[in-house]
Amino acid sequence: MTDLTAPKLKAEILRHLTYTLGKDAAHASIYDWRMALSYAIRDQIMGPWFASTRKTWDTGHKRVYYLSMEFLIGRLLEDATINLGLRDIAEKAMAQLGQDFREIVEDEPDAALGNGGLGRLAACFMESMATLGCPAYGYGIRYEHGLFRQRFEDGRQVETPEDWLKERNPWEFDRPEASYTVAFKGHVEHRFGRDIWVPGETVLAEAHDTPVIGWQGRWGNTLRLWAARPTTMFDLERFNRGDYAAAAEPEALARTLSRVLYPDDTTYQGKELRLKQEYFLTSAALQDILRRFTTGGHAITDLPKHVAIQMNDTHPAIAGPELIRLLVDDHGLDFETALDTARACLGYTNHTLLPEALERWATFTFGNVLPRHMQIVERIDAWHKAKYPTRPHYVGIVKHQEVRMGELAFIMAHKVNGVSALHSELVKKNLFPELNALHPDRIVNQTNGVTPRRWLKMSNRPLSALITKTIGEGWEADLDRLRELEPHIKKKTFLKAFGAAKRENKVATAAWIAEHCGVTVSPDALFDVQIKRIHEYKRQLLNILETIARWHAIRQNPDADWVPRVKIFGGKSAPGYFVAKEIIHLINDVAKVANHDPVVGDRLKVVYPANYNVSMAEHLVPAADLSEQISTAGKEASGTGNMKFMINGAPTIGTLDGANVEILQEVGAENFFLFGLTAEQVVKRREDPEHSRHAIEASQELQDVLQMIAEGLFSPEDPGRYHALVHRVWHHDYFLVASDFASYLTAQAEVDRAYADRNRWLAMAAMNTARSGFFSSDRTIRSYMADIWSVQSAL
Ligand code: 26Y
Repeated sequence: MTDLTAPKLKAEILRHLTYTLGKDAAHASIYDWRMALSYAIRDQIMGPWFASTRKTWDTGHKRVYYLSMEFLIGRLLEDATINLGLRDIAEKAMAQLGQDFREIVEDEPDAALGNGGLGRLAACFMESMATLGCPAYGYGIRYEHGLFRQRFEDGRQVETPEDWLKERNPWEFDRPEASYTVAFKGHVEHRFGRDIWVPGETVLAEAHDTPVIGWQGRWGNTLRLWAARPTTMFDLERFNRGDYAAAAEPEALARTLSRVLYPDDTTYQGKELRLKQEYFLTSAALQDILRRFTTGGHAITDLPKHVAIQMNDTHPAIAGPELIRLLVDDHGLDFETALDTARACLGYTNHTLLPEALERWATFTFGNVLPRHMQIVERIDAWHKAKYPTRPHYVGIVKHQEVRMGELAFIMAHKVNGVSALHSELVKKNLFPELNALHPDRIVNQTNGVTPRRWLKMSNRPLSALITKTIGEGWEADLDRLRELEPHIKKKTFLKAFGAAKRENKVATAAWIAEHCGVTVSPDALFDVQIKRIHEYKRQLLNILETIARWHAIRQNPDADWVPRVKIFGGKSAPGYFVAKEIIHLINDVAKVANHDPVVGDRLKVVYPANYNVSMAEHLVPAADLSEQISTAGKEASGTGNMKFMINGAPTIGTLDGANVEILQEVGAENFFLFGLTAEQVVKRREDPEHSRHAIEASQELQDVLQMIAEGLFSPEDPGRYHALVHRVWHHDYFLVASDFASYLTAQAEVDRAYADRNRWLAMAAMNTARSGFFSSDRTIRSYMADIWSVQSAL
């Protein structure tokens, strides 16, 4: 760690303000101060970053390469100060310069290069790999536009483009010297007994490196993002003819490859540009990996001793055929040796069972964009069929004129993993049963985790301070130590302090809500939070139906002893996901009615701040009392928000789905509000074609709620607005909202009872924090290192 003091840092900030920004302090804006501080902090990263890279080279240490189409990073400034131990020093230095550290930190735009869980997991993994001294590179795409910004217009979601690079990005280093040609299309010629790919198009992939510094600055890795550049700037023939605008076309075309993140994480569409993006990332990464490896002077068949490549879902699954292509076409290996070598390097993580999110490419598109890879894929498939003759006829990579990326990734990986215990079992049983039977040791489980540096130390300072005061330092890198809090939970003084920390966060969030939503909420109300992408399987609809039932019940009996609640929603819908957008609209309509109801008053408020992102989660998670994890069992692969809430002392109301199962196991049934059908019961329940009608007829509350919506009580200006949505619950309720409604209501009533007993609640909340150690991504990464990557810490 550095020995930087506040006065020294202050001098460094002023130096950067003058010499890097070219600004006089008297005229500096928040932006200028943020840049100056960022550069001063970045300087502190260089030492450990270089030392780590050098050490990896000198010792010939094995490296991990994490290939992901998404890295949902959020902001970096405060995170860097936390890991360097400079957070308070930076605050002091800025104060001495007359600047407010918080205001400066919040000026940074989120790097939103991801949709949701999968992208955020990649960011947590990068931080944990750096913390553990696991030599690693993350490879991704430097999207010019990350996930769209969300606004509400009359309660409807409206998307606008995101523009994080319009300001300078102080964290990245351009590496024009590290660039590779990526080819597409064309045809394959067979000459001299070899297959030679003659491409039809090429682009350049140019590296931009962001250092990722671990806890206490002991190790630094690199996140390398590729930007697409044209191989030729101008069409010279047109340029010389004087047709300047047309001459610049190739440039514009090449750049579209890294222009924008696909904003859908649910319904897969076989778009050619998406396939090109996936190949662009993968090919550039693999060329870079092989360049680094051959510089080391090893035999090419030793690749697996030095290189582990992890595919974050199937999005980079073209890595299998691409690595074979490079090994055969460029390094002269025979096909089978190349296949074995590639497989020994590759691992595949599955993040979803939803059939509509599984990637499949029409062989026509695939063969057109990647003709050589189409040949290789067919050869892999034939090789696998020949080697495993008992493979059923309906199993394979190429079927019904489609390339199935899941099967390709499975066959080309030495290990395949799910992301929670339940999910990994379902991957075996439902997704790849036949391949699992042929390769019984290949599928393993790696339950997700989150980094406690960002998600506790940085974002929840009151609780972090209490933890350090109670059990001492060091828990940040050894989260199991939170168990030492347990004996203190019996003490009134500790519980009081725990409650005070939570209340401090809630007061801040209440002010934030007033500012962002124009709604006044009491910090003593129960903050009930559901923040995640909007999807039918995540069942925000179930939550808003319960909200309506609660509103109705309060109106029926306003003098009863209600526990005041604030229902907080956050999340974006894929732009083309019609039903999800209707659910958003309904939540906003209900908020409008409930928040202005004088009979209800403070007993119920509904807020839905727009544009949920990583930074918003950092505000909301520490202030939450209750964590909503209510997906239809069997659908949520893991969830990682659920873990963030647990660490921050918010008990879960949830189904037996994803990592909820393991949260329940760790914290015990008495500290978890369980409800709903199990994954097995869900499958059974659907066998009754009238399951939803039966459930509705059995619940007077649900009948009333659906009736009120259908009558237009929440959309008086457009009474028919939700007819289709209500019809869906009655007749096409695939996600079993109706069937789980009664059980959810019961669990919510139990939440009210528990919250009313202040000490019971605080003990539950504290128990959640104390038992959350398992959900550190350090545990997850240690497990990948041992079970999949065979790599040791270089520290
Ligand atoms: C191909 C395209 C349609 C697509 C793009 C993004 C498909 C899926 C995705 C992203 C999926 C995702 O974020 N999955 C989530 O991964 C988390 C980390 O493992 C899990 O916690 C979460 O349950 C899962 O939904």
